[in-house]
Amino acid sequence: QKDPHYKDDRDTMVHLFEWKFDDIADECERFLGPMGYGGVQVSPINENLIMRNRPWYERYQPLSFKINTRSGNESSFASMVKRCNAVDVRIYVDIVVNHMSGDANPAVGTGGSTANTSSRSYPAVPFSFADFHQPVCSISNYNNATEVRNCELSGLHDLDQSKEYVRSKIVEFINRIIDLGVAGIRVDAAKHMWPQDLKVIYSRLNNLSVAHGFPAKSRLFIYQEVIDLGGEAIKKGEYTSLGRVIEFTFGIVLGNFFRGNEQLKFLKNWGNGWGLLPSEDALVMIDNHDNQRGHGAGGATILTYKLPKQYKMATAFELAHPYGTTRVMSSFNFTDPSIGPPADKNGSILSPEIDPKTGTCKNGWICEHRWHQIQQMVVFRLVAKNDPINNWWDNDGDQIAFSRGSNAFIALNNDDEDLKQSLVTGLPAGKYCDVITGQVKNNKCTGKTVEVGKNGVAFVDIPASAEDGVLAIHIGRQS
Ligand code: AAO
Repeated sequence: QKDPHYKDDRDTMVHLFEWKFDDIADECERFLGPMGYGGVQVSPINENLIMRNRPWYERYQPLSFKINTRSGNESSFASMVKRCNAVDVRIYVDIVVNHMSGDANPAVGTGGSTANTSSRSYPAVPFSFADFHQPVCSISNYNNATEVRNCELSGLHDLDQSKEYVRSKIVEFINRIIDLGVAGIRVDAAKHMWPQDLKVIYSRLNNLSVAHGFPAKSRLFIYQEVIDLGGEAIKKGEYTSLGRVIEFTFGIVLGNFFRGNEQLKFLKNWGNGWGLLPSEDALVMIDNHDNQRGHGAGGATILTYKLPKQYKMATAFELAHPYGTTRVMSSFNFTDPSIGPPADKNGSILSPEIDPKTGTCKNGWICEHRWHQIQQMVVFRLVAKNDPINNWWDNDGDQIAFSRGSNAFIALNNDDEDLKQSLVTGLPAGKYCDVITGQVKNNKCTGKTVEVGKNGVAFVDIPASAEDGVLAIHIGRQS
């Protein structure tokens, strides 16, 4: 349950936050497949409460388990999973089963279902009063594990997963999407559910679909949202026997580093031993859909697309470093943290428009996953394979470099001074194209060329004023 089931040696998933299913399928075929991405996390797929002004977070207020949201219906979902699997890109679904909606009157869903929220009546499932935790209470004290798991998170009506009937409805829903060909799930608010209940639910899930190309007896990839920055009753380690856990400390600490608050030299032993989970238990990111806009945990150190140089550097480090299973965020532009995705006046989500010249997105979609530097680091990660970090170098300050075995080499400069240094790259001799400043076109490098000598040494030059502060070379990109 900790294996993302990436095809061949692919790696890294992208969260296409709020994208429509048809657009995701197109993106798998025209970009993610060819570029080597391993998978996509899609926003919650089951019917949600329609809220005034359509904030993005209405999708975290389920009204039923029908696949029907602003992203599409069950048939467009099924078609997307098929089309993405066909180009070796896996689909992961964000599952919201800790709770149903909060109070709303009237409560009408994206699939036309209605509910009487105050009496906890959700006829489209159906769920009724007895399926929810009682007595009704709200979470205020994170030092009390029972309160965190049995009371309501922000007024969201809290399902009781110890009830057989509730379990059966959740299992039915997840099995339905397994049979449609998904490879995994993000378990929203896993911290707010008891590990023993999740264990029972997970144990009742089908194997992955052989008909959709998964090897026999493959188990669903499970990664759970358990925010644990220390100092609360619930520990991330309580969930690691069940699947992976999203390691929130990762992006918080790296954000602090790349904002210039800590010297990069201290990243030498990054990974286990930093209060982080063991690598094989962790799913990591620089930011997510919550903490990029001040929801959830992370606060001021989180880096987002709004600080592009630092964001690209932190993402480059994430993808160059062997720790964890990596996820890249793909956002829409916002100033108001509640605002939903780009939509027309009827509330229908707009498809991202792609600039044919630059390959970047327009009309409100940021598409970090298409930024040249990030997309190239995804390739770097799959070339690096499982090779260890070798040839670590630092200037005793904010300039660092390392190789991944003899496949790939990266240098980062977060200093006020230029980085100009002969460094051991670990790579075979040759001329390499720096994939950050350019690419190989017609056998020519459009960016910086780096010459590695017979001894594996190359002269590395990253001015303090450079647009990106990163240089990355790897085998397969000689010029
Ligand atoms: C909306 C409205 C609410 C309204 C509600 C019901 O905003 O005002 O009451 O509807 O009508 C999303 C939005 C919510 C939204 C909800 C439903 O973020 O604003 O509520 O949809 O529409 C906790 C949970 C975590 C959760 C996170 C947001 O543990 O599971 O809050 N994330 C997921 C999703 C998220 C979604 C939901 C869950 C609900 O990713 O998008 O909500 O499905 C501490 C705890 C954390 C806790 C945070 C925030 O963090 O540790 O567990 O996260 O507080 O409450 C330091 C500490 C750190 C602490 C942090 C913040 O950093 O070290 O531990 O401070 O205090």
